[in-house]
Amino acid sequence: PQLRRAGAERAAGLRRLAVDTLDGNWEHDHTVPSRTLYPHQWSWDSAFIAVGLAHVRPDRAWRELRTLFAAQWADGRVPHIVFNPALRVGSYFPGPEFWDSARADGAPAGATSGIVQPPVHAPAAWLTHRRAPSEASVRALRWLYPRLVAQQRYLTGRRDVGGAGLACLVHPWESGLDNSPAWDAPMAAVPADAAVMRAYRRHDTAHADAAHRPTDLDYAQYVAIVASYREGRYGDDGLAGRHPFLVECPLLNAALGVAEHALARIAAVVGADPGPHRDRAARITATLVDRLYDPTTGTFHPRDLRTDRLIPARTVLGLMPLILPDLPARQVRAVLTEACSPRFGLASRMDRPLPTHDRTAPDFEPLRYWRGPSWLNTSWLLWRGLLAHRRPELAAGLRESMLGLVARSGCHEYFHPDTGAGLGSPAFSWTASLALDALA
Ligand code: 2M8
Repeated sequence: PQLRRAGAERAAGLRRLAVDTLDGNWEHDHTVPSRTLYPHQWSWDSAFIAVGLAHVRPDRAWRELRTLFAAQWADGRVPHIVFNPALRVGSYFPGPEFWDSARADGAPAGATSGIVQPPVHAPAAWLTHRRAPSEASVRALRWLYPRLVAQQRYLTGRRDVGGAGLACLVHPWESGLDNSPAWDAPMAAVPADAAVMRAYRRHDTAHADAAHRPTDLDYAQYVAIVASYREGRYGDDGLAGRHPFLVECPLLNAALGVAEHALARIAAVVGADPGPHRDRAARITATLVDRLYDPTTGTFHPRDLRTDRLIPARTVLGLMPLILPDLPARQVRAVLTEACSPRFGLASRMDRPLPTHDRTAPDFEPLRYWRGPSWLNTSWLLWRGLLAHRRPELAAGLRESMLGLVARSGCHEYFHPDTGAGLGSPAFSWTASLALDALA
């Protein structure tokens, strides 16, 4: 009983901390990922945030998603940043003046970026509805459904640069794992002139340790890739021949498949036909296995479309297809083997948190952003995948490790993969939100 009481107390404390963090980051009609580092609205953050808000403030969860989709472009793309016009110039780099979305066809009236992030919104909307079904949630699903469908259409249509039925990233920022070692090989081909950055001032390194962030060279390349896309007014025609970064990512495409599964369920609620969603889901899973699974390494890898080769780095991205409920048994076994290997250390009792990169790789960096540290969203996605594939012991081990991080260090943006010490922003929304979901 004493242990149980201690457990209940820890859960209550965690819940309070998480709710306070989300309340503190609420901004009229959306949640900022962090007040200091990311003061606008981010696309996939909002989806993760809705999942947690559903447990405590469902009205805000729907508001969050509605605000994001109100900024959807005419072609269906959901921008990765929706800028808050009330903020002063210079509160984030690159800001609205840099993206200059007003010059692009079909951009909304308010300023946004021109690129996307993984489409985790349909599953987030489904989880939000399932958590607190009501007339309001059905109304919200009805409003969102055609917009979620348009988002999928954009990604599998204009963004199918490889022509096989998968969506491709045109910028590492689109992956959400900005400086993952997965992007080192394709980035090596991106022209970078460090001098470019002299014209700008980075804002992130004023709030976070520069050694824990992407490098200046990374930023010079990020800026160069945006400049190239912006020059074509964010049009997707002919990208294959002119764009410097084109990669099919296992996470983005697994999210695309999961979204079709979620849309099939949403369709049934709003009176649409689930059939086409199920067909598309099956096609995406089959194509993902065909194009991104490597039987010799036993894991998934991104495909660089400029070389048509799989990228050899073994990052946490390789584990993400486990979120697909229809992933074939062979790939499920392979991903679990990879996850439970010393590279990632998944176990029913974990001695260290799940890293974002292979711990045994020479370029593993325990402090630098997506090159090693533990993040709650990738852990949460894997946790959901383990539940979907009925691996309760491993799921329990991962959940305990995630909650342990937040209990010990707070709602940090990311965590040291050995010590669990908090890194990056100290009051980060998706950490709070996904901890709430894991607690429930
Ligand atoms: C990080 O990315 C932004 C650029 O989009 C940045 O570094 O300024 C990433 O962690 C990304 O996944 C996340 O959505 C964003 C806001 O939390 O921050």
